[in-house]
Amino acid sequence: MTDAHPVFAPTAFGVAAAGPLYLRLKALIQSAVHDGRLRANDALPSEREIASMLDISRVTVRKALADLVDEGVLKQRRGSGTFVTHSATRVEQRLSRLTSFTEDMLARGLTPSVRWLLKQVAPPTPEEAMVLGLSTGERVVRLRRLRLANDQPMALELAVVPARLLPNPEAIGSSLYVALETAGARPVRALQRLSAESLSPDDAQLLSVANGAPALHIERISYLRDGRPVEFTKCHYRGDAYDFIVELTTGNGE
Ligand code: 16G
Repeated sequence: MTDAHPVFAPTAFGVAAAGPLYLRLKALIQSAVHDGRLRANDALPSEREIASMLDISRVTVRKALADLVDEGVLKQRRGSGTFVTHSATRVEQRLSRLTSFTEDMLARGLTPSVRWLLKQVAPPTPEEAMVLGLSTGERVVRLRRLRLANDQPMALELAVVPARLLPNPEAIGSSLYVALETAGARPVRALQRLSAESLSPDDAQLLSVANGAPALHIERISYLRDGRPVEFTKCHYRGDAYDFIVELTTGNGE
């Protein structure tokens, strides 16, 4: 009999007692990674030990571990076992503040970074022209970026800004809001629309999650004090990395 393990305890395994065994084992490991009981580079017990601790077959354990390796949660090193790839960085985001990604991550003690996928000045699409209230012939700055926190991909963003507000797109550094602030055009108000989606294979790969993984699709339209639109942004946030928090009040001013 193998010693009790904090993650692979038969009692924990029995809680969500529905569904195929290998999926239940996957869920057990995923939740341990999410809540920090398993951290980056932690070694898992061997296949044989897990099977014995949970009283399931080695084939079941192998299938669950293989899936998690495919999904990038675990990695296997020949001869030395199975390890956790990275700890999940999960962020709580209040929905009532108009802040930037850079500010949000710094406020949580995480280091933001950017991988640029596109930075161009181009004619707007009809949708962009309408949302941004552009005159005929006006151009937009289009920025597509992978946003990371502590080197872990968190969100994919496409931000579109009227080119007249950012005359020098080359000077845009890692923060769009810093560039807008410098240009005297930082937004003061925004409308956001959130919906659930499953990621396309390309987007899933960029975000280092499995094909079809759940994500949050967020559109933000931001405005200057005088009501002119500044930004039309479409974001795909990793579903396993964000909790969006909304504060509700009764609205009677008390
Ligand atoms: C956030 C905003 C995005 C904005 C960006 C600016 C959401 C859903 N989106 O990601 O609209 O463009 O921050 O961040 O919150 P930056 O100044 O770090 O580039």
